[in-house]
Amino acid sequence: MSKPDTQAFIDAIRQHLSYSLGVQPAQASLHDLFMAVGLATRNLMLDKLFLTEQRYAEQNAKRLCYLSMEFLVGRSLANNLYNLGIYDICRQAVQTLGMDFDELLEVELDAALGNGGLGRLAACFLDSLATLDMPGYGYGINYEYGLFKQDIIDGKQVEKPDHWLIRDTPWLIERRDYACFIPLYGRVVQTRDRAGKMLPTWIDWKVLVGVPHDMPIVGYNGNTVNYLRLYSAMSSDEFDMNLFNSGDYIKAVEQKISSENISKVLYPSDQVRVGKELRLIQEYFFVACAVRDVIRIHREKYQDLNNLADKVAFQLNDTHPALAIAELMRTLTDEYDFSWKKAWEMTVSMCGYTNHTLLPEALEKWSVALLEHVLPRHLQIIYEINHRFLQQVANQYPSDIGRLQRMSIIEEGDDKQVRMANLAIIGSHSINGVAAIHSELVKTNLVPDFYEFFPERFNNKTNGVTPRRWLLNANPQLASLLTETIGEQWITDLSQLSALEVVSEDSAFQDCFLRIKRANKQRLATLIAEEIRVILNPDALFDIQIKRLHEYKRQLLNAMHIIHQYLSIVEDGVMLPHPKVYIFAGKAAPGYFMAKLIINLINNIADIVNHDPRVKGMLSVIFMRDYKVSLAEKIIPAADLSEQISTAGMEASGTGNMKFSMNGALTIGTLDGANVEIREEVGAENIYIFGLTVADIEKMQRIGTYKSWDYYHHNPLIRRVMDAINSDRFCPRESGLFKPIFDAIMFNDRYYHLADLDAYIQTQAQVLTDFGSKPYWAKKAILNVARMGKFSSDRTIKEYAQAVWGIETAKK
Ligand code: GL7
Repeated sequence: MSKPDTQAFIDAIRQHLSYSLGVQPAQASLHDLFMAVGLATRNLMLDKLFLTEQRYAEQNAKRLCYLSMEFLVGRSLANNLYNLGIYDICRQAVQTLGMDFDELLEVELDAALGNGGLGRLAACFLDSLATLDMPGYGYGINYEYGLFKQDIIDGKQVEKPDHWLIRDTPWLIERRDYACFIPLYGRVVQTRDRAGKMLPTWIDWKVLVGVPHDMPIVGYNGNTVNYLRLYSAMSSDEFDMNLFNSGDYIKAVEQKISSENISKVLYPSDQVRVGKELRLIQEYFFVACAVRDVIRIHREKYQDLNNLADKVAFQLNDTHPALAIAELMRTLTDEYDFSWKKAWEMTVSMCGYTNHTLLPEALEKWSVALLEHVLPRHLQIIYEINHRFLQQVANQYPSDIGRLQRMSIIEEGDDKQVRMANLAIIGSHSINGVAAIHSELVKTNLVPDFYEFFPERFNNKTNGVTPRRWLLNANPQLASLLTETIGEQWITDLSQLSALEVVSEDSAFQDCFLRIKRANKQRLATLIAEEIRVILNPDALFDIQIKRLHEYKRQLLNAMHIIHQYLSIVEDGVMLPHPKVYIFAGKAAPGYFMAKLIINLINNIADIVNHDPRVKGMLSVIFMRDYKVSLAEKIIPAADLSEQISTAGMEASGTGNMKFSMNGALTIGTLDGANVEIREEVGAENIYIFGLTVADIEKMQRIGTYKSWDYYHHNPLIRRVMDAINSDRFCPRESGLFKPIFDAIMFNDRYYHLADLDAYIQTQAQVLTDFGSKPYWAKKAILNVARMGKFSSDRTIKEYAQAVWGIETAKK
């Protein structure tokens, strides 16, 4: 189907209202209308999806399966309309039907099937794969409850369930015909095959049913539509078992377990191990479904599996899907009779592993006892993989026991553990970090033994973000200005933005650019006035930190600076050269005490500052509740300053940093993650870098010189900030509330807040001075946009496709 005209789209909406949803147009609610518009849009996508599948089949294309526990998609309607090229047609159609289009877009619930950057990266990758016409599919879990909704009550985070599927969504298509059986529990016995050979046989297992739900993913220009395949777990008694004519049927019915819990809820922990049986089963469940799905598709086309590794690549988004390695080995050897050697060769050549964090508390380990209970055959296979691998290591390094212990998949001890990173590294032909500095640290600090053993496997793939969602869609006015100025090529080739360099000092262009920024700030200010009842001055400097709450991300450092600024106004009579607005948003893991207390502190600072007449018009502090993708899309275009202030060496990459620069914010940040490469691209004069480097911190750790008390005693400004936190100044009604923050900083500051605070204060002062000169600031901001070409996820995907996956563009 080609592009519809407005009338055809109106007709399609009416058809869906009446005949798909069964409502009379006059009685349709806004949600009904959203569904009808979504279904009309989806039909266009499905036509393209069928053509895409046909094209891939004709070309015998190799396919990528991106295995991820998280896909933080957010809303889809506007994005799909833009990518199909029918945004304006749809707007007109909806208006003709008497509805407000912007209101309609706001009806859509975010698909919050992820925690933060790792999940959002997966969603950006799917957009780029489809835009590049590449056969790349997401595989994940169809969580019934996404990331919790965040309320703020008395300054404190309160979590509420996000039952996002309670309302119908137009984007998911259930495919019961592709459902699969997933065994778990049970035990392994030795049986004899017909030739008399002893074989391990997994028996007495229970069974889960995995039902796929496909979310079509349309690329920009609408040529290619791939899909994200999300599995729901059903218990076998809910499921129509007659759909299966396999010999396993009776066994499956007998051994059914209640399984609907498996896909019930996303674990809300970001970068911490949970170690719960349910989480382990989730990780296994979706990779087992993915492996079955891939094998089903492959056998339909090629009958056998001999060329599987030429036709399929798996990317493991962190170690969460690392059981895919054991599941592939089990399937190939136990079910399809491949030799261990051949199966291993295939597995390693199919799998790639991306590491997303160095934080020790995030590195996954599973207790051997738990694995043995849930997946006895997989544990055997993991032991076999380990045994063969350690033999190779021992050959190369005779009697180096320490090395064997470090490289073993099994961590010895009272409660033996399976180290998932070791499994992922041993079972993958490619291991990458997500920014240059991070990939180096993976090699030198995280797993140096593995780097020495497999140097050729290690590489870097600096993250990127899709410019369709984060610029075209989120900042339509700036996007129009760019297109008017340099043509529309930038949308699919972000390096074209460099053509803006020549107008960075052009005062007419600067004026347009600043006018758009102001309009975006005004829009955000209006939203904040409605929601928080605080009036903001759109000419103030908007300084923004939005991301998950984590001590290493140092929202607390930002808060310390605000306290400093506030006290210097009210106690020292200092005047700011320019009014300032601080905006925060972000969720804390429900069990993360310190992160929640920091949210509380920020909210209390906001309450006091915003009600203090002495700083009125000069200083405002805002904490926006319930941070999510759709909120980020509103906040980012309104930023003047982007806060990327993690302790050096701790933020693997960051991707928010890229979104802000792309939208013309300047960055204040440390030399961490992708900030390093952003500085390389935009030039040191167009970014505010401060603080300790990784080398500084390593040195301080080696000689143990960081003592918070020294900074406290030697710098009266720092002391004043810390004393304010320790006193009841920001918690007059809850005495002592923030004392744990004071204690954490003074007695065990793992994140070097006080070592960086002075430099941060100085750099913030420089920012404020620079902001006063409009042309000076505008030039820097424009150059940030102009030099963001590298940070398109299209570039990242091309690098993975070429160097890791071996997939190609499959154009018409
Ligand atoms: C993360 C990193 O913390 C973040 O820096 C990176 O940009 C992102 C995507 O690669 O991955 N690692 C991680 O576990 N989470 C991240 O956001 C949750």
